[in-house]
Amino acid sequence: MVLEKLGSSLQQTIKKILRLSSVDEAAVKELVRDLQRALLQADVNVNLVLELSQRVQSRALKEEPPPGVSRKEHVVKVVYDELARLLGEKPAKLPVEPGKPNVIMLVGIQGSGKTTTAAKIAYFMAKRGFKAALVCADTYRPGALAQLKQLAAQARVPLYGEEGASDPVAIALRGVEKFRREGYEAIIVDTAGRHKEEKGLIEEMRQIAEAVKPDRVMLVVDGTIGQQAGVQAKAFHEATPLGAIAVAKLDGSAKGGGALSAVAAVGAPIIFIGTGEKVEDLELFDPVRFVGRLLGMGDLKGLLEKVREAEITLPKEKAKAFLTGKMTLEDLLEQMENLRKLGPLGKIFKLIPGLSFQLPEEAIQLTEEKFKVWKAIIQSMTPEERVNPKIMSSSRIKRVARGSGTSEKEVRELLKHFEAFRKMAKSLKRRSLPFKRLERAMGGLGYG
Ligand SMILES: Nc1nc2c(ncn2[C@@H]2O[C@H](COP(=O)(O)OP(=O)(O)O)[C@@H](O)[C@H]2O)c(=O)[nH]1
Ligand SMILES: [Mg+2]
Repeated sequence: MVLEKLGSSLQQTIKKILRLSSVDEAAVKELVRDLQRALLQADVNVNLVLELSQRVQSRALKEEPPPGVSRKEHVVKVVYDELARLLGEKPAKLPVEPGKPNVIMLVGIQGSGKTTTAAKIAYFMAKRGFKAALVCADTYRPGALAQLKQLAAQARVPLYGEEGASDPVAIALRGVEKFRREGYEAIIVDTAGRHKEEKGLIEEMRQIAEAVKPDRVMLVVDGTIGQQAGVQAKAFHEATPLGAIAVAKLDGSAKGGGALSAVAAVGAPIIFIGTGEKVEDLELFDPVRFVGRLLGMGDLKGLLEKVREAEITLPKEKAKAFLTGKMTLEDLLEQMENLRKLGPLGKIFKLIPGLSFQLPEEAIQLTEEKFKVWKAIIQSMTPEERVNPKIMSSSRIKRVARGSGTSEKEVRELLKHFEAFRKMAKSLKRRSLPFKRLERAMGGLGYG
């Protein structure tokens, strides 16, 4: 996993907050201290850490959570927001437009990961249907061409290189022109970068760039150097403000968080992140998704659902009615309100041990609109009809549809789903699943 260490300490921090029954000022302050510790350990710049903690603290304490969102939930969202902000917010765009030759020239100091990243980008583009090719303009390092040859074979893309040549500018130009002529859309140029400091590197970059006129110059920085990656990115960004950045070696590096945040702070767009040695270990950089993953949850939706799951409670009698099939449409309405806050029904039922049954897809994916429609229908029914929906004849259905401003089809659909719920509940009993265990399972869901 990317940034394993940072991820696990951030997850601990979030879990700690989620375990609290309520979030007060002391809890927020402790959260902020935990965040600071986690970020500083990942080599994130002290000033960035201070800025982030101040924002988290003041937002968590001062902002009023929106209706339906608890303070705890809100605090988690604030952390999520601010971490994404630290890494740049906007998702990267593909650096290649279809149907035209896009030349991407990679630069960066030796060992940063250029050659590997060049092959990864070619593979990435080829996999997305672009005609991709590689050009080797590293004439300095012995074995550079052989290395790229091997990687190009793994990526299954053509490579242009010249054995024993000495003029990188001329080779780059010949390679790029050949692939341009042949209609390639993603032409990735690998360069040498034997310079130890940025000045010399940028000078060589200028010469090759002048010759091949790349659409993008992409700096490859080594994520394991932490904050120092920001220094390289800054020099580069000042020289070519349109340039893009790839951060390599983010797998298993404790300092990757520092590298990413430092590069993001420079304002240079991070397009790719490298997460391993193989050609497929490359991702388009999307800060929001990335932070979601760091926090150990798929995305913000998942995160909020989780918090809600932990918070919802349902009275015991209702849970019992639900489990024994002794429920009315009125109960259904009420439970729908509760269940809705838990997220997709299917997910909840999966949590109950020993249980698998089929609910109609629409009942599982209860959307906001559907919920409103069903609510209107149930409210248009008489108390008798709600308790005993079996009496719903076509004339009753017609009346309810008209009264609720819905269609007869929708009324029938609701009745069908209700029946499915009841059957499901009954099947629980038939299978004589230990009721206590079920209750416990429901209790664990906050049905206590
Ligand atoms: N773990 C890991 N290793 C990488 C990654 N990118 C490159 N490397 C390794 O870093 C070393 C230097 O990479 P190379 O592409 O030759 O760097 P260059 O000198 O800039 O061309 C090689 O051993 C690569 O396998 C990455 O994302 N993850
Ligand atoms: Mg190289």
